[in-house]
Amino acid sequence: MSLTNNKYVLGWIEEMKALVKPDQVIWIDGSNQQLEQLRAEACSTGEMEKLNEEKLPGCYLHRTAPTDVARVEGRTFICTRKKEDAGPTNNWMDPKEAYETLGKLYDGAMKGRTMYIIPYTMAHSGSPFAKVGIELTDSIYVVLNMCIMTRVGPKAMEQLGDSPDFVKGLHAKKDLSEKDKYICQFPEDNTIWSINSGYGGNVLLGKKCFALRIASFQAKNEGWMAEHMLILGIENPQGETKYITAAFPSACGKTNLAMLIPPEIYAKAGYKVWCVGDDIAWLRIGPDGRLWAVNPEYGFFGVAPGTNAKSNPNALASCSRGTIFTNVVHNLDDNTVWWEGLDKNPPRNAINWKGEKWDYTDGSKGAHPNSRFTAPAKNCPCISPEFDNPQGVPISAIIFGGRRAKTAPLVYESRDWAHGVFVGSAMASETTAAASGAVGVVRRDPMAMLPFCGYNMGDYFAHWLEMGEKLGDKAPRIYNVNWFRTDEEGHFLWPGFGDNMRVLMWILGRCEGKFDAVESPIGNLPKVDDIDLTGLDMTKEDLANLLTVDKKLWAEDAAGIREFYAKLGDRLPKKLMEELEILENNVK
Ligand code: GTP
Ligand code: SPV
Ligand code: MN
Repeated sequence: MSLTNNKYVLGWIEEMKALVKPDQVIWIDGSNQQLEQLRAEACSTGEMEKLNEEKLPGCYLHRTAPTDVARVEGRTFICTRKKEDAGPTNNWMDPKEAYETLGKLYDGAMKGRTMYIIPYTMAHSGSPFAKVGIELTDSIYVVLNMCIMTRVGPKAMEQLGDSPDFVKGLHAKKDLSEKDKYICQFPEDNTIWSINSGYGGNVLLGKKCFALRIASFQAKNEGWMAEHMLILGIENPQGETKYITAAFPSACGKTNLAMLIPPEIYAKAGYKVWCVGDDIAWLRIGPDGRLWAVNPEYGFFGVAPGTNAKSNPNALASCSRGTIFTNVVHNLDDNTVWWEGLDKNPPRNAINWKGEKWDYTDGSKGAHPNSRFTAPAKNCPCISPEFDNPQGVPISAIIFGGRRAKTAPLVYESRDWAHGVFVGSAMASETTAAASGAVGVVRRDPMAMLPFCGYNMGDYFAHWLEMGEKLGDKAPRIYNVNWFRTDEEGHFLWPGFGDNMRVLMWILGRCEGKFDAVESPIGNLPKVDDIDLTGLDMTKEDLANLLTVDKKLWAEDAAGIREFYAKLGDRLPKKLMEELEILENNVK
């Protein structure tokens, strides 16, 4: 049974069928009856395990292959006709070569298997933001995750009508060969081909591949923005809500900030925090000339380790039902799950993420550092009432941030939009387990988009500057934060998590003209008295220490920025080079 008569869709599916040669084809309508059947099938083959129905209703556990646990940036390609259009920060392959190479790998890849057709929208169908995608996959795990993470079903095909404008995604798990693993984006063809992986961002094609890599390219051409950002709302005691977006690199705190619990001083006063999104924001200029954002996703694909009742109770509640856990510990005593940092009681009778009998006493980690939960957004106790608003929410401030043990202060404000774009373009962060490769190495990660920008990074910066020109005096203010500054022993100096709201309150206060700021070589800093420390075990000197700007460190950073900019050559907007020169002068 097909969910559409659209000849472009049907023609493409026939072509892909002829290539991968599945035994059968099933359209996913997203109905619970269909998904129940697929869950049962996945459990019968061992692909998933059903967890304790009383303690974790509707929850399942999945383990990927131990070599397939994170995004593979080295195997991810942007396939544009001209190499310069992918730019120096992306791996590039000629589209013809990519189709040929992958075509051979896909040939017959679904023999003996079922091909599932997943029609979905990113953003609410009917919304001015909405875009349609179809993913073909031979993995039930992918189907079930996509049904949590995106809006799947017949509505997507209604939204498409007879238009050819949809993103064509093909995924085959094949044999997980590492040398033949490819995640290829073809932005000029609205196409994604992924083969030989079964993990998260490599295979849930609506997420990073579409909503960031393909969408960033569409956004540049159509005059909007696709960003690696959370969206949250802060409601004041008078019932007015202001919205903020924040771009942090993978595993640097987006999910945590998006659902933070206000510290007592704010909770008692009647402030509330609402989560609109935790990973991706699509932004466009609204009829009122302001910047509006939607979360194009429908669920959270969150980092499990470190999530606990204290750090992020809302995330914990979100993954208490209808959730798929990937690569966490299986507690055999009560058929539940566990991960490092959940609580102080690791199970003794358990299976680790590799599927081995595990006993924490040997000192090894039970859950993979990049283990994840896939949870419906509507499970979140603080999900915003505007989550389903097809118009999105108006943005007051944009925040950039990363993991910097030293250089970056707790928070600073850019002088204007262009300086803010410079601040975003100059972001750097220590690498995390969200991508395969070394962890803890500082690398430049502009706007947290290094692995996700689907075109030339220089053109991307130019697009940011252009958006600012269009927004004019309605542009959100731009900030930079760093929750991860450490002392000599490597201890975090800032409590982080819910207490990050103290910094957000300074940011909103600045947007409302409530606070003055202190000019510094890198931008505007808060006055120590303007960040509320009530209830914290922290002195004003401690805070002052978090706000210092060490010129020597910043001169080193400026050199790193210059080196990075040099790679972009003449695609780097002049305006940003001018901003760099200002910084260099200021920190001399
Ligand atoms: P992706 O889903 O990969 O894009 O990650 P994310 O940006 O949503 O990161 P997430 O919120 O899942 O946090 C990742 C890790 O950072 C977790 O281990 C958190 O415990 C830790 N973390 C988050 N916020 C803070 C903070 O304010 N301070 C400190 N010290 N750690 C934090
Ligand atoms: C990230 O790595 O930024 C994630 C997880 O959000 S993944 O979906 O694997 O990209
Ligand atoms: Mn992410």
